[in-house]
Amino acid sequence: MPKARPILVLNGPNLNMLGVREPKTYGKSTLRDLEALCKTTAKKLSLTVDCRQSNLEGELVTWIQASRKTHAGIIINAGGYSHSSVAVLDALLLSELPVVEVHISNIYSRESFRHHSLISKAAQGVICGLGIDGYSYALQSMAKLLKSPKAKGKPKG
Ligand code: CA2
Repeated sequence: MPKARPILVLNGPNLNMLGVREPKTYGKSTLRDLEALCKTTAKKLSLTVDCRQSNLEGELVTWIQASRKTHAGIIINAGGYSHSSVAVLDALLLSELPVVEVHISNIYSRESFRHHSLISKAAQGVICGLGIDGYSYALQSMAKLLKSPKAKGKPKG
């Protein structure tokens, strides 16, 4: 049987600083803790994850483009690029993979410029304000999306 494709878990700019500063907004967990949570959750769901973080918009776009042929779905917290990046949105749309967007903080209770995410248009769902647990919920949703016969990225037949 061919090996199942992993879920790409992408974290954008400044998320490498998790647990180092601003614990009131982003909690005390580090990026390492977040990635460990994703791995544990994925295992329970019989999925695998490929966790990556970049501060560079182009690197995120390149990874998303490549994932089309190598991954089953994308969970993304694009950080500040969520509110500004047409390039990340376009790459997600082009991937034709199921996408779940995550934000650690409640973007709607913060500054108005955070209330709109450009990349949400490419997402099946958005989870925000639940801390790093949001990634675990995103993986649970991804598992369901992948089982659905109408899942994006599934060969039609
Ligand atoms: O709530 C989220 O997950 C955000 O995507 C985080 C982004 C922010 O620009 C979005 O509006 C909402 C910023 C990530 C910055 O992460 C830090 C972590 C620790 C200390 C400082 C920044």
